[in-house]
Amino acid sequence: QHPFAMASEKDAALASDSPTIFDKIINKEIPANVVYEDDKVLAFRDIAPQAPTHIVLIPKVKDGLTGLSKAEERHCEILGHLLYTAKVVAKQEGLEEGFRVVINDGPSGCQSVYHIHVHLLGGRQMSWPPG
Ligand code: D5M
Repeated sequence: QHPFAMASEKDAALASDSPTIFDKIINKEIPANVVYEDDKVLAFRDIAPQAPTHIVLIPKVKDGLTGLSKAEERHCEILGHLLYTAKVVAKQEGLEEGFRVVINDGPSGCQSVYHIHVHLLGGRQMSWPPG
């Protein structure tokens, strides 16, 4: 084995910015239930919803943002746009009583897809602390 071979697939994804399932959604190679789209952001219903409304918002261009922990100053605009779009979609979904946004990061944060994404959850009473 090459001395610089990655220890696991997840390490490889983290380090090399390799494509994920979300690239396939962006490229329309697999279907998604898209609820909002503009030139920079795509929002679609989560395949394993944890609330009556559960939407995932992603940047169309990853630009190294496998997760929030990889954010650089150049990402400030897209990060702000993702958060603002979460609010726009929350309104579109009729979540007047409130909602939650979540960004899972890394193994301890329960991240499973290494293309940054914001979860928008609503339609039920949330609890605190989260699991
Ligand atoms: O969240 C990754 C989320 O992405 C998780 O809630 C499932 C969702 N997911 C994974 N594949 C799909 C497809 N194909 N369509 C819709 N939603 C999907 P994380 O924070 O990384 O755990």
